[in-house]
Amino acid sequence: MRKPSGRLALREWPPEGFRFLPASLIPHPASLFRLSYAAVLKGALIARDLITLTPPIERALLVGAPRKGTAARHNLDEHLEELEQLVDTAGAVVVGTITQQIDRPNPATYLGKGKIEELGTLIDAKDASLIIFDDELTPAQGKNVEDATGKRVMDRAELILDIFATRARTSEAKLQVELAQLEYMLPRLTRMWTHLEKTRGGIGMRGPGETQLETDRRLVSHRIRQLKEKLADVTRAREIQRQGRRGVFRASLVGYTNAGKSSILRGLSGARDVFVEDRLFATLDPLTREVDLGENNRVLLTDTVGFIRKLPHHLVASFRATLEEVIDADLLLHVIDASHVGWEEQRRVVNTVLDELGVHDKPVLHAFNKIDRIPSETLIPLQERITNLLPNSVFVSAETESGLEPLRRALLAKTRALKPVSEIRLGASEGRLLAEIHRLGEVMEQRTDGAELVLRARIDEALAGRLRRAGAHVDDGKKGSSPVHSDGDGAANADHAVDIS
Ligand SMILES: Nc1nc2c(ncn2[C@@H]2O[C@H](COP(=O)(O)OP(=O)(O)OP(=O)(O)O)[C@@H](O)[C@H]2O)c(=O)[nH]1
Ligand SMILES: [Mg+2]
Repeated sequence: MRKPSGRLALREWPPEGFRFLPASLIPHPASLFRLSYAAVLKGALIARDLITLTPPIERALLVGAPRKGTAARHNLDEHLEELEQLVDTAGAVVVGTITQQIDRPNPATYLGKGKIEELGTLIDAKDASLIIFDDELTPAQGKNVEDATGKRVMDRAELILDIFATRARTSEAKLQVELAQLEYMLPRLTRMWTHLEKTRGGIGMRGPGETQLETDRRLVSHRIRQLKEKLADVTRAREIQRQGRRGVFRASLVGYTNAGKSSILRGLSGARDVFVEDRLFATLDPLTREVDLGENNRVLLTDTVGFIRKLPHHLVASFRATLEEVIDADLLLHVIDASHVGWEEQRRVVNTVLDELGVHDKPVLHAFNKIDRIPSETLIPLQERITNLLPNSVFVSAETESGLEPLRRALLAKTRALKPVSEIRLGASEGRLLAEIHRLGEVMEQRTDGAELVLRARIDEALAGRLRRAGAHVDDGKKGSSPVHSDGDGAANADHAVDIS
């Protein structure tokens, strides 16, 4: 079984000596020295300062309750382990787990009465402050479990939204997350108001409480409309940006969170500023870097947010502008963590999200990553099985020397497939065009024919279009290709081996 990732294995929490201090707040020894020095100067007690400044860490109880007869019940341990990783990423600590296979969710409390009582006992025993369900709760179920246990209840969707909210950096990501959170919150406003009603007393509060609830609904709906308008502007701006990039070969990394997408971008481009972390949702904002594939072939490679099982649909909907831009590439590079026991399910999840985004006819190259973690006696049969299933796959490691070479070669083949060998004729005085062909194309032969220069070179559609418009004669062997005016990337798909699964 895969060990929980993160800075600290959850079960090891709290570490000795830092009982209620999250790892991110543990000071570096050097800064401790500076702090103690300052503290001595002020005559203050440093330990007291640190403890009083630290917010309490949530102690979470996990609830996994798949339906009998569903596939999820077989993967219960793995799903809960993933939920633990999400909890860790959100900065809380898991203090216990409760599981049950259910025929169907109880409409009032999701779990049955007996299990809710068991949950109450466990909360007391573990001093838990938060309950997290792996499955989606209706607003009523969430409220009822909160009433029954007296503790805050979240479902997986809310937890993921929370992580996105803390990790969003750009204004666009913040807008998108806020929209998703408000959409999630709207049907749950009653539950939030009930809390206030309880603390302020019932009779006498009900009228104003309801009015306030209505006011809040209106305010939230108004903000949702505003955010949607702002995001529509973002979509338009992205569309313009996208047009500017037409003609350059673009590939996008997609895949399950933590599969190694950012590591691959870093490895291929050599860009050290790409953020890699053994946590879920390390990347939220798309990042594009140029990758030099050699022989005058380049690809603009974009990294983006990873997908996960039960990704809240509000989130997918509000991240649409970003994701559409990302997947509007010539090629999708689907990165799969081959060393993960659940890679097949993860691959299905990614395909489902891509379906949701309307991706049906994109060429996909599957990159099975982290093969350095698989012993060779397992790797060989796995490679055979995968190659039968998806012949268009490469097996890579972002961690080993030359581990990404098969992917680099596959990308080179893809870019070259987009650049047919063409015969180009231009006037001998066209020095600028000649330089452009040498800069962007792969020149195989060059000769003069009277007053003309004749070249045989691999060039892409965009360059071919520009040359034709400048008066050159370009023959790429396609019927009627000579006097064409298109410089779009529409031809990209035609030459690809389409491998959608
Ligand atoms: N052993 C091994 N570890 C890898 C490999 N590729 C990535 N990792 C590790 O896997 C973890 C996740 O890598 P990332 O590149 O951040 O994964 P990601 O797909 O970008 O993840 P998100 O941005 O969270 O969706 C990091 O700890 C990497 O060091 C690999 O080929 N082999
Ligand atoms: Mg990443």
